[in-house]
Amino acid sequence: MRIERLKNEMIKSNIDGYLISNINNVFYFTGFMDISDATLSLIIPLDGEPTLLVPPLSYAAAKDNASNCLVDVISNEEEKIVDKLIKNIKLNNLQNIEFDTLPIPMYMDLIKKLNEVKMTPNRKPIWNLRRIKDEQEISFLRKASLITDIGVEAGIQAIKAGVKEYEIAAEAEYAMRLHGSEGIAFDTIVASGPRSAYPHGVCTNRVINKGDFVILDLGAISSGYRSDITRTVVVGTPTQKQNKMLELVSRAHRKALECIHENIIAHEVDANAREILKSGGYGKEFIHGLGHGVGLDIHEPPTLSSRSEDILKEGNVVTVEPGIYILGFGGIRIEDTVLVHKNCGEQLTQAEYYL
Ligand SMILES: [Mn+2]
Repeated sequence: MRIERLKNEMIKSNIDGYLISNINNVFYFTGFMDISDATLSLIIPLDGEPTLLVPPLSYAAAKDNASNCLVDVISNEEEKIVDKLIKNIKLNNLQNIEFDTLPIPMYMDLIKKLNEVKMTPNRKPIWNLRRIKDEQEISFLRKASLITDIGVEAGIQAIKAGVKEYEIAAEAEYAMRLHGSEGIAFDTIVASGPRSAYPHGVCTNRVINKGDFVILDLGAISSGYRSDITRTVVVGTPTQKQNKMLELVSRAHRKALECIHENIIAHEVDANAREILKSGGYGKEFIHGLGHGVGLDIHEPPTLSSRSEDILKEGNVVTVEPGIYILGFGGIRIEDTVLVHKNCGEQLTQAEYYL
């Protein structure tokens, strides 16, 4: 059980309580999803029962859906979550607490009122668990990836000269919703023409022109789990330069996928892809890391970048997303979500490449 495994991590770091306010972390341990961070708190004493503190409007849903914990409600509008937390911390006689995240005013309030209790931010114990996905999580990630494939394909079908970027995003998101996505994993990126040189180009009312690169980067959510894909197409016939860029990024993407396996150091995977872009003359134009972990959050450990010392493990799910960005001209990126196995990486997103 996840709470037991967190308690083992707590024993290792010699603390007697862990306080969780991040909604995805609360969901990971209790199965209860709410709408925003820090309106609820899950306090886990090393010895004793975990308690989820929720505001009145979340109480019925939490009672019905939260597992592995007691559910307590902040009884009226005057009572602050901080006061309820302090009561619980004193009740359990906690002295040395770590937490995942807290708004600064709430943290200041806590340390002022609990001056004898040590409060330290440390997300490591939770990431140590969350970065290795279990069978159930993998099945949710597969489902999210399947829906993501449908979304990117619907988006690509909508791309033609005369159409606006947000219309393409609308088609892609509509298809994902229809196939059961709980929402979008992050703001859909449709970046066309010179705007495709912005890696996080969101989407605007720009009208697509013939000859444009169009980057489509999106993801679905299934049972809380996210997926992430990017495809780049050229509207009409690509020029020689566009073709060269597409071919290079495609090779870098394939090379990175092929070298993924358990125990490889993340910076090595990044280097494999980067080397191909460098040798093709576009090393400087690959301006970000190769990829990131994905799960309940769209960006989570492990990180694939030139500085990352993360060691890939079976059950990690990461993106592989090399790109080339030329300001004033345009950019491209190809991305898939990948499950790490002992001897290989398995692509969870599998949409066509349209190259
Ligand atoms: Mn990504």
